[in-house]
Amino acid sequence: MIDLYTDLTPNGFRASIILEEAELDYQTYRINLAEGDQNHPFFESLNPAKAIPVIVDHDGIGAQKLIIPQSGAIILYAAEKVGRLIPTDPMQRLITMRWFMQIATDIIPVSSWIYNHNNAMPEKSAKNAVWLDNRLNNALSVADKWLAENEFFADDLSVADFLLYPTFHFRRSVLEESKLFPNLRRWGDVMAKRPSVQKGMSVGDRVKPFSDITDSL
Ligand SMILES: N[C@@H](CCC(=O)N[C@@H](CS)C(=O)NCC(=O)O)C(=O)O
Repeated sequence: MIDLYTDLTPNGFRASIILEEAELDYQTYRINLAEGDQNHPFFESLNPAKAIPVIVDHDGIGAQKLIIPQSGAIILYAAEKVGRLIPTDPMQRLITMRWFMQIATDIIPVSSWIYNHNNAMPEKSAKNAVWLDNRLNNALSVADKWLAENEFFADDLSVADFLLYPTFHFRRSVLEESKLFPNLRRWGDVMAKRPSVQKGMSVGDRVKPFSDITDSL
């Protein structure tokens, strides 16, 4: 059994979606970031960075209990645990890892900066907003060109697709309005229809309160 500690954010959904896609047995506790659950000493003992998502696999490598923060690491761990979603063919594996890194380092951070600029940073700047939007569009246009020739990021569905999907989901309405990136939107529609994606995105309906853990400490 895996315990997932998460909230309803793109990074959190990356974890719930991959656990669904890998068909791993898990239960979910909500770390309500707005209420500060991430600062509780128990959660800090799981992730000193005080950030979701975190999984605790009670039956990890060699049957050990493993604590794994970082949505990207959780995706790779779940895929390796079930032996799917990371191609074994060396060329396809390389392509998968190239896109995994491109999404992790070019697309997701800029998307987060845009969110933080609009909602969290102490000062907003119209010029910075345009700069960030251009930077994200540039990164997405590279993905869009690739998806014009390929159904998924590798020759079949892989960890790279699951890494990107929640970021795409939260940008979907803006992309649809702008009519930009038709190939990315076609890919997003295919992803959105997967039962694992739908179940992972609706994890909020099945979360247990964090107090179930903290009350028993
Ligand atoms: N690179 C990390 C980022 C994790 C992260 O920043 N999580 C945010 C929510 S999406 C968080 O927990 N922030 C803590 C806070 O808001 O106090 C990952 O992919 O898991």
